[in-house]
Amino acid sequence: MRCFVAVELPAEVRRELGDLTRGLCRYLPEARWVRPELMHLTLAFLGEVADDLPGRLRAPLAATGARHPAFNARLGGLGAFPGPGRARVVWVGMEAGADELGALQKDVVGALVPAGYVPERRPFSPHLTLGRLRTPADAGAAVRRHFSGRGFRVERFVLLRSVLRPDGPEYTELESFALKAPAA
Ligand code: 2AM
Repeated sequence: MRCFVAVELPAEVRRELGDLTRGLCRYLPEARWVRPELMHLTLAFLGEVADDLPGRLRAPLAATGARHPAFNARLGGLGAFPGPGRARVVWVGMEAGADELGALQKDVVGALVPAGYVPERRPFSPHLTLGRLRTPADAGAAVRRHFSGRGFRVERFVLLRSVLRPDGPEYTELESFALKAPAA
């Protein structure tokens, strides 16, 4: 099965991102925008894995979650990979919580490596993919738009299964891992 580890977003945040992508449509009419209900912050993409892997990851990922306190986050600032002039991916970055997410991502990768995960060589760049372009396009005008989202709390991360269907991916939660509750 095809799996990845991600942080999910509250419904209100996904709703405002839906409003955002509707506004970006006119700048990039050829982009395929991610449906708001599927939007997430990817921590690690595992790709195709054996059916027993999720079970084997349960304990190490639970231990990872227990080491990281829950934190406040806010999405904001638009950008494009590999760059605005020849965009393939249009994303929103993090105005708050990027350091905490980066620390969590590093530890998640550390938990996945003993199970055979090969880490990406490029540094982790906290972002949420809003849209994708089959043919690179100039996203300069789109990413110059101002966006600052509402704050939310990250209290857990999830292991998701992705099934690719003709009308887009379908994600199913396999496991959920709580972050450490703040000291009372
Ligand atoms: P992205 O948000 O940076 O595009 C599920 O497919 C998630 O895994 C996507 O959101 C995507 O992150 C991430 N991902 C990372 N590498 C991938 C790959 N090689 N193929 C598909 N998805 C990948």
